[in-house]
Amino acid sequence: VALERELRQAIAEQQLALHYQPQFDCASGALVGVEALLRWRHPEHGLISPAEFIPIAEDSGLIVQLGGWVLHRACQDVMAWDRAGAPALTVAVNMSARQLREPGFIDDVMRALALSGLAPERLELELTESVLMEDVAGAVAFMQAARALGVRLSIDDFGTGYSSLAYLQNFPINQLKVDRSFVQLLPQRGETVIHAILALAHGFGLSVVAEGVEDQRQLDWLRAAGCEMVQGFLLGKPMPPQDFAARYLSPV
Ligand code: G
Ligand code: G
Ligand code: MN
Ligand code: NA
Repeated sequence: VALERELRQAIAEQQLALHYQPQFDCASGALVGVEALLRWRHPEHGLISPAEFIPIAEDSGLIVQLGGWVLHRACQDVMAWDRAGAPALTVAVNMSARQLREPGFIDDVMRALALSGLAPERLELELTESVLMEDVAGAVAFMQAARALGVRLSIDDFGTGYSSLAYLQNFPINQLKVDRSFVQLLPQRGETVIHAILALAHGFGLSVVAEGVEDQRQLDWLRAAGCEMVQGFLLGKPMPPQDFAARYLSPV
């Protein structure tokens, strides 16, 4: 309860920040997008991980406000990079189950796109398998509404939840993100699972992002296996927007 009160205050006092992790095209090595990752700069405790406060935000319903802030901020940051001469990057935002159930959420997505001017196909919403399974019918309705706007959908942490192949067939998604627990086994282990995920995804016309790439051999393996995109500490850690711009966007 104390943390909930502090979180309300954090939203009001702008202690929240988004960090951005770059995503690269595997074949060309080009920077193609970013994932937005929420951070709380607590005045006493320093940087707090979303893994710690997202569950509290979900239980209290604060996630709706918090998630809305993330969405708007992310769209605006990527458009600011556009204006600074950056290539047209995609921006991925993580979603909570609670946000999908919020009736006004899809309108907020529309608003974030309209206010920022971001093209819908450059926004990716990341949903985990557990988010999808919590309320399958509701999730499908949300996904159809999002796709109707032109927004792209990814399944995050793929392979770690209860992935039902029947659902996969019926979900209107664009992309799978292979969980880093598989990627980190490469190249000695993990190949069978990742080959299977790639075959499954490509069979359904989906692209694949490998997360958690930490060494060159993992990257080489993924490129050879036909994985479309990569993300991980080898290529770039999550960083504040000004660091991202300084590192990746050449001055105009
Ligand atoms: O960046 P880090 O490893 O600390 O992220 C921890 C977890 O928090 C990850 O599972 C990530 O998906 C989640 N997360 C990060 N930012 C957000 C956000 O804006 N909304 C939601 N719902 N989850 C987030
Ligand atoms: O659940 P999700 O995939 O959204 O979580 C993203 C989290 O993974 C972020 O907190 C980010 O800091 C972390 N992450 C990103 N790349 C790597 C990596 O190469 N290794 C490890 N261990 N964590 C990573
Ligand atoms: Mn994610
Ligand atoms: Na993940």
